[in-house]
Amino acid sequence: MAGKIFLNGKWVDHDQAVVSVFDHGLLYGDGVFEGIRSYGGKIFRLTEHVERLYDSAKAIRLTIPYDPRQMSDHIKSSVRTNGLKDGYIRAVVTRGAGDLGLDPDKCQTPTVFIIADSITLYPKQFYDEGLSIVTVPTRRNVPEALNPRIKSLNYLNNILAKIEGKLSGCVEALMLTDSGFVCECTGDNIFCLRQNVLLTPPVYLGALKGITRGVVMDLAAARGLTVQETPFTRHELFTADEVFLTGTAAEIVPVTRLDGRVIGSGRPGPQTRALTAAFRDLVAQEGEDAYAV
Ligand code: PXG
Repeated sequence: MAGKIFLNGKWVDHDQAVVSVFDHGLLYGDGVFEGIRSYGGKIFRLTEHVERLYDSAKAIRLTIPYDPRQMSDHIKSSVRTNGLKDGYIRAVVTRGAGDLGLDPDKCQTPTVFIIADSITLYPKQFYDEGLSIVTVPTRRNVPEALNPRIKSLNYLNNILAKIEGKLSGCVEALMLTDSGFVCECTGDNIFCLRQNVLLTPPVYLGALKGITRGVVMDLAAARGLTVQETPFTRHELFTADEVFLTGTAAEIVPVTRLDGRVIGSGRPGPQTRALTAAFRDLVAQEGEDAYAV
């Protein structure tokens, strides 16, 4: 594909965009990232994504060699340079090249790259009919070991769950906490609705503090729903009126089956559809214009 990648301050072609085999991002998953969307050339919640990137970096004692403003400008430039309107942006900061040992202090310079590409949309069928998902055996990382609030390059926990989900024929998989509460899916947060009460697991259980999650909580409250961040079990999902997932890539996707149980009517519910419509309106209005320079 044509287009340019931002790599350590330079714009390089796709096939020239390479990092060292000694990069600790590769050797140890030692780094952080963000996945961001642009809609019509406007980057949705850019400031929040950049803030989360810096929070993740701070939590692992990684100093990003730009200030947040500069990083935001590089992200906008990536969209512009690649002539994107609707796009997906991946911003990555690794510990950089070091030696064959864990010691992060051996890594002199962080590696920073930004990929801006066209978005691969999920099949329309997911949204029209809802997903069928399963609960997988792999539990979400315990926050005391590796806090899922850090959006780190170490995604094996999620990938193992994804593999297990796919083995059951599902594109997403439900992950529980070590004590069996509903946590999140491999790349999406989860919500369940019953009689105008919308529940989502609190992030202290070990879920990512999703930016789409936050947006949907606000939209739901504005629609008069009672929104609660509270621990719950699979039972609440089995007996919900509606269940849906949120994420930058997926946006809002209905779930109509979990572990062989039909959820609600078995069709995407009215609140899920209304929230999706409100979300679409919002992303079309809001966002930092990558082309306004
Ligand atoms: N939980 C996890 C574990 C995630 O990785 C979300 C929730 C949703 O968060 P946002 O801020 O996006 O609303 C994510 C992020 C992909 C892909 O290709 C998905 C994510 C990240 C990277 C890639 O599907 N989801």
